[in-house]
Amino acid sequence: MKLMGADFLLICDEKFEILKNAGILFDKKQILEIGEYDKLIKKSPQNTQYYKECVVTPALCNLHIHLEFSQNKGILNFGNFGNWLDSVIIHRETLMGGDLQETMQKEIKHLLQSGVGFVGAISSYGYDLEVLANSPLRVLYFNEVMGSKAEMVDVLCQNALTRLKASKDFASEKFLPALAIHSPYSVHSKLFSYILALAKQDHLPLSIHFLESYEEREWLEHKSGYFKDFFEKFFNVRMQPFYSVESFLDSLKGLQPYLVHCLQATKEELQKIKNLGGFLISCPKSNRLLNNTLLDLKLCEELGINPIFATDGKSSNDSLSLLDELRVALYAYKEYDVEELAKILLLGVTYYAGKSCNMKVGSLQVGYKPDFAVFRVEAREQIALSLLLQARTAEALYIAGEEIDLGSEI
Ligand code: MCF
Ligand code: FE
Repeated sequence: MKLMGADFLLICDEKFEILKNAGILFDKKQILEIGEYDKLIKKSPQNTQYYKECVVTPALCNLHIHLEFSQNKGILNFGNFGNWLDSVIIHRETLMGGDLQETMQKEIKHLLQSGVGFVGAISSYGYDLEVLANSPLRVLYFNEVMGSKAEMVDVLCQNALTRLKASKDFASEKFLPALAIHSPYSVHSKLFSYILALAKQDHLPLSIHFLESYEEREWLEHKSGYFKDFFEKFFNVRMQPFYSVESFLDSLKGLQPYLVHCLQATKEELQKIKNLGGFLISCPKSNRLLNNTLLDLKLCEELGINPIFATDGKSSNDSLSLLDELRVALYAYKEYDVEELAKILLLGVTYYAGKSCNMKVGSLQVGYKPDFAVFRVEAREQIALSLLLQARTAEALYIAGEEIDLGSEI
């Protein structure tokens, strides 16, 4: 049993409760008690640590990253979705070459140093499997499928199954295998049905990039625009969209998927996602860099949708730090009061991210996992805002009740 305390605990519940001079009593499995530090210290006089001038939050949850794209720095084209996707196809091999394993190791270190304890990793190739499974992070490991050629469907289904099995070999309390469908424009309808059946059968979390770009919407709705030439240009095939927006969403009934981006979703479509019990993941910096658009937060609020915030990969970001991500969002959504927005953003990387996967993470409550991030912050009021403005790296990070060695260099 251990006790940790700090000047402020951000509980990260729906009310955004904040406790002052408070402590958390915990073991390796769960949080046992939360309350006044001075009272709790009587229950655990040894094994205590008080973080002065610090704020404790649940370890942050970054539920949409692409670790395999960590080598991108100045290789991919930003500013226009079509130009970006062209550049991904052209430079894929370069991006996956070099010392990818070492780069991913470093990136995991940066994630931990920035206070992230839980990731949703979209794996395009499986190169990130061992490095993630052997890391201290909690991981939802999304084996991603992609492919639109009819003659390839059987091979792709087999491939997906093989990769899922390989990830199941690493399954543990901290590492959960899952599935991802890249997007409606890139997955054949038979492959889609196969993956949906697999996800249902094994009760696996499912993640999908959905309605990210104007180009995707134009293709699904009008069968025209960028994607009309895309398949001929790169894959030498004439294609038609496999789904309408509506039929794609209807197929997801009973699955509660993570739908990532949704920049081009209408109010009715967002309502549909909510009715499905689905979760919306928003990646503001990626959305600015690839699509010059931000999710309409006010519309989400109106519909009672609580977005989860994530960074996406270095393929469309300069950093996987959620603190960087939330800071940018804080400056971008100028229609919100800054402290109110800071709270919404923080809950999107703690409480609502944790709630989506039923893993008892993302909140400082009795019975929740003992995963904490400690940040040095000077503040008396506006604690959420001060945290986002001041914190660059975590002072300490605990995952499964163990303090993680964050090293020194960044
Ligand atoms: O989320 C961003 C933008 N939208 C789609 N895909 C990706 C993103 N970052 C990386 N990707 C990957 C995706 O997983 O890029 C490839 C896939 O492997 C694009 S399709 C050739
Ligand atoms: Fe992504």
